[in-house]
Amino acid sequence: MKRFINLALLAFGLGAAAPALAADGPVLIPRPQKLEMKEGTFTLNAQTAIYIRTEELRPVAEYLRAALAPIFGANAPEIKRTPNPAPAPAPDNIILLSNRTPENLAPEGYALTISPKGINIRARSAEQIFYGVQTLLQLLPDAIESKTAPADAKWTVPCLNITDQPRFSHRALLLDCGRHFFSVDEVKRVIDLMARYKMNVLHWHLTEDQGWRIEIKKYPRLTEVGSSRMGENSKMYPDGKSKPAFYTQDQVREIVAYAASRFVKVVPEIEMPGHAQAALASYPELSCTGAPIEVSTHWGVHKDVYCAGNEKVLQFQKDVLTEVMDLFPSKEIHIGGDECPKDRWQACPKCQARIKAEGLKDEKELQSWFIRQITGFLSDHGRRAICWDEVLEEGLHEGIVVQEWRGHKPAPEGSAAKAAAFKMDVIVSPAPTWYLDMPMVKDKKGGKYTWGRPANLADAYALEPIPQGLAPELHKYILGGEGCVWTEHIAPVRFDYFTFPRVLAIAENLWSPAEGKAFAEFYGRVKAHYPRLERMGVNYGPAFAEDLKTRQDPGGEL
Ligand code: TNX
Repeated sequence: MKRFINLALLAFGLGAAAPALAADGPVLIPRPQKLEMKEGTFTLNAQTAIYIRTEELRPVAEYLRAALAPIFGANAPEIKRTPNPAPAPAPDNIILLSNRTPENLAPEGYALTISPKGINIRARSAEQIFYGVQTLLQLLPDAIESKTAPADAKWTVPCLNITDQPRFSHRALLLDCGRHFFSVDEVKRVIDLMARYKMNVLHWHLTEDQGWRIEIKKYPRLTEVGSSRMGENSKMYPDGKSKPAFYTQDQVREIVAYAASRFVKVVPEIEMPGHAQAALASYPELSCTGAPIEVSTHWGVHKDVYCAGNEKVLQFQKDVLTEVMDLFPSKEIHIGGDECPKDRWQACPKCQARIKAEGLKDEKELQSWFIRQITGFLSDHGRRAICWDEVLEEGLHEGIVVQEWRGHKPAPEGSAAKAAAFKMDVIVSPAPTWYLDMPMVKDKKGGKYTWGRPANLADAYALEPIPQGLAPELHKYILGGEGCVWTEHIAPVRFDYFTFPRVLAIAENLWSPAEGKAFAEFYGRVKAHYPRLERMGVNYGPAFAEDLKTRQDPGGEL
């Protein structure tokens, strides 16, 4: 077990209500709500079996068995049903997964008990048991994360009681597959990593100016034309080839099912009315000018957007979303709504005619009208739109979930605070602190990062999702938050380097109680966790400038 200096007492001294993890305690990320260490240990051995109380828990037991493969091989431990009624005393040397819970356990909580005789994980739902399993895996020696564990490893876990529950329900990572494509296996790996830290939503950004990545049967040119571009305009990848890169509908289903088996919901993002150049390259008639255009090969905010005066565009969006709803069971569908310049609409007779016909004041109101057509369509189909925080400026409220990205100001100015005041549900993912594409440090040895504003591990950790000064009765509108992996500068090879360790701070902020939060204590755990990340094959980046000496950017010079 890794040791670390615990500064929980310091947090106590400053008046925090609850301690962080006990001194010399296990290295758990995110920090559980309550942990009580006990005397003794339990050692997993060849006879250890997994018992499940109901069939519903079998998939979780299978996941656990697969995770324990470095110890036992592929087909052990055995999975058994507990007899009903359960025998007393309960059998020894088992890992019990049970959905019969202690009375006082919170509805969203799990209880993990380890005694010298065995391991007990109890919760009401398979999902919460799954989180108990993740905690158990972190209690095992780091070698559990290796492909083949050393023969002499001892699979000992400390005796303890943990009761734990998430602070927020939306604990997400955004993955931008528009700018850089991630293969099916790479996406699955991202999902696996998220699950390790109890994150439960993959916000899958699938359409961009630079690439349309999801097969839509009714509009084949979206992927025939829109999924490739003439070279990747990333200085790191000057040899980027123009080859199609997209997910077939079967692959999408495969990823959605894979994520579901890890209790990760996939929320797709289909961007409109801006960030649409790849779609316009595929179907130029959807733009204001109708002129041929190429899939974009440079980054930034683009002027060519969907025409808001053209009936065909609305039909197109509804057709696309119909196929999307068929693929994604998620109630929420993200429709973007950010960064839509109005230049083309100002010069477009159709857009101007629409403004007149609908009695709208200007192009801004035209955007709200457009978004309203789509959010209405989604709600008619039992879904809910998520939009970037620009929707607030457009005066749109009804039923939309707002995703805050332009900073995280205190109440009443910040967009999260404003949205909550409108009784809108909110997801917080402010730039630059939770934008994982931002450089960790300003200066890079031998050069400078050429984009963004830096945010280090302490910045990511310091962000408190509930905006400062928000009235307590509005806190419930903050559903949670997201770390955003935008990929203009992040090819898959750099994913780990930019995402870790900062995503650990985000995961912890979204899961762990606010009480007892102390950076020094957290950083101690992160450092103690690094060897485990290495076992997992995660090429984490620097937390601070001093780490640049040891953590090399696999992207090379920018
Ligand atoms: C802004 S966040 C964007 C993205 C970029 C990102 C780069 C948002 C709604 N729009 O399109 O990728 O900045 O950090």
